[in-house]
Amino acid sequence: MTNVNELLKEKLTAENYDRLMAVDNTRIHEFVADAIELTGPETVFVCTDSEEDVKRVRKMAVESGEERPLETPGHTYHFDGPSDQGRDRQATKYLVPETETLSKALNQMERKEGLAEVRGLLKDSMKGRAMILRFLSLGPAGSVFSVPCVQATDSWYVAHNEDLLYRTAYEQFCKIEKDKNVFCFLHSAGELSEDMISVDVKNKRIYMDYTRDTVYSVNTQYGGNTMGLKKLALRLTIRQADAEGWLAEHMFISGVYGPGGRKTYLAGAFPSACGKTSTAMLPGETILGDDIAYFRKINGEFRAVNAEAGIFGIIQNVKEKDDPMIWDILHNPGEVIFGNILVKDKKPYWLGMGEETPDDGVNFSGQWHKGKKDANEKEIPLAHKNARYTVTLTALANCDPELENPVGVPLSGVMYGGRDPKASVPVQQAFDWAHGIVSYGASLETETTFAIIGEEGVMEINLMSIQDFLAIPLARYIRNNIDFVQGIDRPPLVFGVNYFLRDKEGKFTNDVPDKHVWVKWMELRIHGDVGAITCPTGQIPRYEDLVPLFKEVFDKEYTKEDYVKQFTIRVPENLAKIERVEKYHRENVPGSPQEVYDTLEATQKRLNEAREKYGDYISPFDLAE
Ligand code: SPV
Ligand code: MN
Repeated sequence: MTNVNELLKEKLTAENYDRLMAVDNTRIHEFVADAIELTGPETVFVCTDSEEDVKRVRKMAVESGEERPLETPGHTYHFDGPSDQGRDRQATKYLVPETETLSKALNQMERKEGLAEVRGLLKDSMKGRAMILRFLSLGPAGSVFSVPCVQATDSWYVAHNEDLLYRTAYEQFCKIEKDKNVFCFLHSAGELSEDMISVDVKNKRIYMDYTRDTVYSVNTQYGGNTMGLKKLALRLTIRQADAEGWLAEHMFISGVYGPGGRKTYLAGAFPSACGKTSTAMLPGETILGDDIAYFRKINGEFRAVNAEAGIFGIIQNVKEKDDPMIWDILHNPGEVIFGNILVKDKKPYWLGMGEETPDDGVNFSGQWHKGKKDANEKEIPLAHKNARYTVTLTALANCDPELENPVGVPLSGVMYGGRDPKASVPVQQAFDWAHGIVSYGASLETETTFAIIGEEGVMEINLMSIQDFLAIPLARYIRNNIDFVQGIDRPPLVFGVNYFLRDKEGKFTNDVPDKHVWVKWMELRIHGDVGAITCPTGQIPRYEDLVPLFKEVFDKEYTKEDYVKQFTIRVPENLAKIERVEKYHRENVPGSPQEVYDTLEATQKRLNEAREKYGDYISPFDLAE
């Protein structure tokens, strides 16, 4: 590369050059100079934290045509192309140097080859466009948790989305040390259609050069593939956390109220589209985060922050009745970006909104009418199932006041949940931390969903629901989790949840809102206010403790029949699951901790003993005696 400083001086206007130079960091200057030389933008906009700059991003997102205004002031919508509606596992790869190996469960390629390929696709990709540079922080800015990130993109939509989702941190960057490492993200939407949609999707690439903490993304617009600070950064953060002794998790955090108004913080990991955001947004409780959490030990306490400051949420099934808070935000003036919904007469519509929807309009497929088919003769729904909304957390009336606390909140409970139609009870508590990490986290088996491009409804193991983002050996990640609580006086309790258990007829055993009762039960368990029934897979609620909770939360009578249906221990299904989990670890997790095998074996033994005594299907009332 030519001299970094000379290049920056030549390509940036005096004002933008001064702004960039105020961030006195060698790595950043080198990254920006390289990005400019590679992608050849016409202009470079160095975005500060000023209101004026942020307004410019918002305005340009509309002027460029990447977003269009809706009727409600502050609301806009954006479309991604038909093959760009979710995270793309095939196109996402770790670039691994010849001398290293990564778990074979991870999609990867040789680093030099990958760099040549992705940089080839990025060559001159910003010709005639503006490059937007954003300085942002994961975790509260200026705290022990903060991870500084630089985003370079030619998409005003990506820059705008990140504005709602992350903390602007130009001010902090102006105080950065010269040799401090930062995460760098380079994105180009690539060639665009008249409608401002990436056209070259077959050349979509999201390549992680973890050796340089740099991620390249090209020929894609979908948020999960383009916003550096979302899942691209998570992959790098997990490596940093591993090196520094903390944890980066795919988890929500929320404050749950107990008797006397006490508030207890809980976090939870769920694969995409398995109930994470809805658990984070339970009415009457507070939300601190819905997707990515960082955990650190501070003075012997388990402390947590939200890496993000906004929500990129699934809009499907958001209904006035079930989700009043988010519904309000989606229907009142304020900043909202809708993605991949249906638009008619400047109004947004989505699947499962509980209201009448029009028979035509515009959606991700272009002009749409009911019955429209795609190239494979498959009917195109009115909106994509993975359609999303972006809002800041502070727009929510129940946003937790500790969102920006530099030392986070004390965490008392952690839950793991997937889509398990057959085996796991709706809620159970682990015997201890390690038991929970192994039995509910490292054993998480789930049906695939629409949030990832590919077939839906296929059972797969998704370790702690973070497997897609693990850039360190899987065994090491499990070990880090098991060991993390060493030196913590009161580790969080661990719970396993399953909102998707079905009966013999294939019907769900629970109503959607029931999760609220499970979370209230956890809160009581944390404080020792209720007992539990010991069963082979964990500790389950007693009927008499759930009755008042159903009454309190929903004013509903909770029947013994429902309880038995939901909490019957299904021995054959649990044994079969353990077999699959064990096989998975033997084949895909070389060096998986011995605790994993020991714990699975002990559960197997307890299940077999219980079967001898009670049979294949064990009523919780039998175990309560
Ligand atoms: C998820 O799919 O887990 C999300 C959305 O949170 S994204 O990762 O951005 O696709
Ligand atoms: Mn997520």
